[in-house]
Amino acid sequence: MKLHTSFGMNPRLVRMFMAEKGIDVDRVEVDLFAGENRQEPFLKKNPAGQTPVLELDGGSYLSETAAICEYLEELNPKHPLIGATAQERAETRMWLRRVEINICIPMVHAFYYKEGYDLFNTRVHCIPQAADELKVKARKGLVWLNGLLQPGKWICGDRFTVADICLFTYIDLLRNAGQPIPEDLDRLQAWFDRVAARPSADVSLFPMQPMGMRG
Ligand SMILES: N[C@@H](CCC(=O)N[C@@H](CS)C(=O)NCC(=O)O)C(=O)O
Repeated sequence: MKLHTSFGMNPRLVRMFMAEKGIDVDRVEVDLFAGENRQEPFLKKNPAGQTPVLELDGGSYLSETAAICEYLEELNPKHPLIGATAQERAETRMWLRRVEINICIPMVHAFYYKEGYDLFNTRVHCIPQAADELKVKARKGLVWLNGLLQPGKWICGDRFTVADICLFTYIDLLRNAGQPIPEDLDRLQAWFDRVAARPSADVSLFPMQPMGMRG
């Protein structure tokens, strides 16, 4: 297996997931700034033109972070990050969807439309006038989650899961790009600090530079 990776939250998510599980695979760095991911031959690997992509030994390719993580978990069920039982898996997927839909997607779209506009406007349909409202929407998602997080626990309670990794990677990148963690969300900040302290979150493992910024 080989991971086609780059800077950015989704590649980091997969690499954190692998680090938590002790999985190591060869990596190929893709140059997002140069748009390598938006041209052939990369588009043959992932027609959506995005990283990460997992190249399988048989020569086929998997993309979409959640699908890659599911695949890796099935091959490596030890130290589950999705779940050891049907109920655990369903609960993790439920939280992953909530976190993605209510927080991560509005956060990243706000970024595309504002701080990342210069890089992304030729790649995705950007709606600059929506950026500030999307930040408000994401913030409301964070406030909601802050009210549900229990001290010392993870998003799925006692289990550290891919939902924690996902939210962490988005917040960690975008907090330095116009979406800081709101000061009054103490439980969220404590949760964030606990994820950041895990060896799998070590930034020296990942290229972290935020993408082309403005405003
Ligand atoms: N839905 C995709 C999103 C992947 C994605 O947004 N990748 C970003 C890096 S974090 C990317 O390739 N951006 C460059 C581009 O869109 O040109 C997934 O879950 O893997």
